[in-house]
Amino acid sequence: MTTSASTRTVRIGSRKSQLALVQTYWVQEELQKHFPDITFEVHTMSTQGDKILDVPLAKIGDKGLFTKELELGMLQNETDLAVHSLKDLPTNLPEGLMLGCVTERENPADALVVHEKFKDKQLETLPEGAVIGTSSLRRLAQLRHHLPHLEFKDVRGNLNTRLAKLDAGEYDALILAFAGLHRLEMSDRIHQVIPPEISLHAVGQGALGIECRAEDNYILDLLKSLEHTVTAHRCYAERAFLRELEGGCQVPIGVNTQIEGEQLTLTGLVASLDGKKLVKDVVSGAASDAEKIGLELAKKLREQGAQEILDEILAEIDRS
Ligand code: DPM
Repeated sequence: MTTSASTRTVRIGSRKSQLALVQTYWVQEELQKHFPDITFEVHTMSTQGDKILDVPLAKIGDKGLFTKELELGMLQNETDLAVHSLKDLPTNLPEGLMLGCVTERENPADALVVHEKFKDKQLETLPEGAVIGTSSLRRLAQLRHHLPHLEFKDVRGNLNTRLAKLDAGEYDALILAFAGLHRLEMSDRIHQVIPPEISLHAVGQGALGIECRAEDNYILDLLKSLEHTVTAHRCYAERAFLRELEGGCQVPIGVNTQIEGEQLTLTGLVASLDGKKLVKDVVSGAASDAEKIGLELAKKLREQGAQEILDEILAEIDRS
């Protein structure tokens, strides 16, 4: 019997959550279709973010909350690649690892899910004091800015847990990513796609990021088959913007990107937790200059006070 490179087994690291597994199995299946002679195995692991469920996300700290254990697996050569929701992947990766590919993005918008009793309402027409469940500081700050009459309450747990709490009446509505609901075949729970005028989405939202060892050319070549260039340009611009503002994944920073032909337009905002301060601006340029566009937008927002807003928030989180 002969063994060749093409009969190798490739080990894919994944979190165990239902959403993570749906995403990872999709990646496994796509790779298998492109490379029928290779065996692709899924190795599941728990991350810190999966274990700590009773503390608001923003308090646990953000650096690699959902990714660190998967990264160790690759650095210790127990796995070869890891599938992440790109928005959970920090913008600075550990030495020795890289973002190997970005897959085609789902609708990146936030979505409103309402309790039955509000099925005739929209986000804009929910009554004074309606309780919105979210643990995203980004969603909180933007909604407080536009809809100051609503109340907000932290919610953790996986999608099913959250939806059960909503149905039980603990909340009047939830804000969740359109992409997560869609991938779990729960699109029927989406009551309203929230327009970008009210909520700019998180950096990388709706796309998967596949991480691998830097310069592992064998794996990088395989991943090329899943790369979606337009999504990658958009997400590289968004990630450069976030990296430059040194915002972790748990800060009120929102973005939107549009691509028309070769032209990429990035909109970004930074808001204070009470929603009172909000700076927002836009930069356009060639899609191939995605990183540069992100850096330029960060610089523009800094000139408008973004850094002071972020510094105040970090101090506030430390104090609480
Ligand atoms: C990050 C945030 C949230 C997740 C913060 C944010 C939402 C937390 C919450 C960085 N990661 O968006 O401002 O609302 O309590 C997460 C979800 C998905 C990936 C779920 C969601 C699915 C969508 C995707 C959690 N990570 O946002 O509703 O793949 O982009």
